[in-house]
Amino acid sequence: MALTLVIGNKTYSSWSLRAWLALRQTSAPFQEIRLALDTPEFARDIGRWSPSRRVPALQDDDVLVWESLAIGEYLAERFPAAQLWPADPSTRAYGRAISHEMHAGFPDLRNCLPFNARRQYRGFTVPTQAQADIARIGAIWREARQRYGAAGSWLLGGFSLADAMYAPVALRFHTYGVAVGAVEQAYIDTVLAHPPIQEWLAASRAETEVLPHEEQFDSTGEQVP
Ligand SMILES: N[C@@H](CCC(=O)N[C@@H](CS)C(=O)NCC(=O)O)C(=O)O
Repeated sequence: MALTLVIGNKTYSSWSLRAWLALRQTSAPFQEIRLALDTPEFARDIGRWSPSRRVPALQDDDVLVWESLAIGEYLAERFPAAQLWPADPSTRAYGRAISHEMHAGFPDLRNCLPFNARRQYRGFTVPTQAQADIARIGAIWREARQRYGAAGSWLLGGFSLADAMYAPVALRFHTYGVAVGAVEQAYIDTVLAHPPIQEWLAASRAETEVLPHEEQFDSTGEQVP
């Protein structure tokens, strides 16, 4: 098989999910190699696939791509029929801008609300530090849906790389019960109903590894001492 995607734990690796969603959207068959994070196996094998020693990484015959957004861009070129970017240049430019903003930013959200596809906390209080990131993400989703959303239920209408980038954020909001407006909630619902997302969540629930530094809260959302 020509395509191999190397990913981390489905529970913890939001960057892996981004590349995996983009690849699933192409409908191309691929081999999935899961290297569990923070294990001796990861340390032993990752260098074979990824010069940055991070997941995700995509091997397509003799082409190796790492970095989730670069993988998405590669797939958009390799599989044009998948329409991972919209045809209209200005919509595409907007989609790229918000995707890069996601890829390069929101460190407070990432630090304070670690990705955890297996959990759903009740009563979690969003730290003040993360509130500006959450507000900016809400503004992006509302603007994208207002400008481009008429053609479908994704950020730019049809599913695009922008959704591959923001779907893990929607899952984070779901995990932590972040209070959002109606437009943002509708987008979260779209993400949750996406069959590949359901598949990813089911696979996450079947995983057995527990990374303590990613499990900072008890079931009520209280910080574990
Ligand atoms: N900017 C990278 C981030 C990749 C990344 O941080 N991956 C994490 C897992 S989500 C990783 O491989 N961590 C392993 C390590 O740091 O040892 C991307 O977009 O792909």
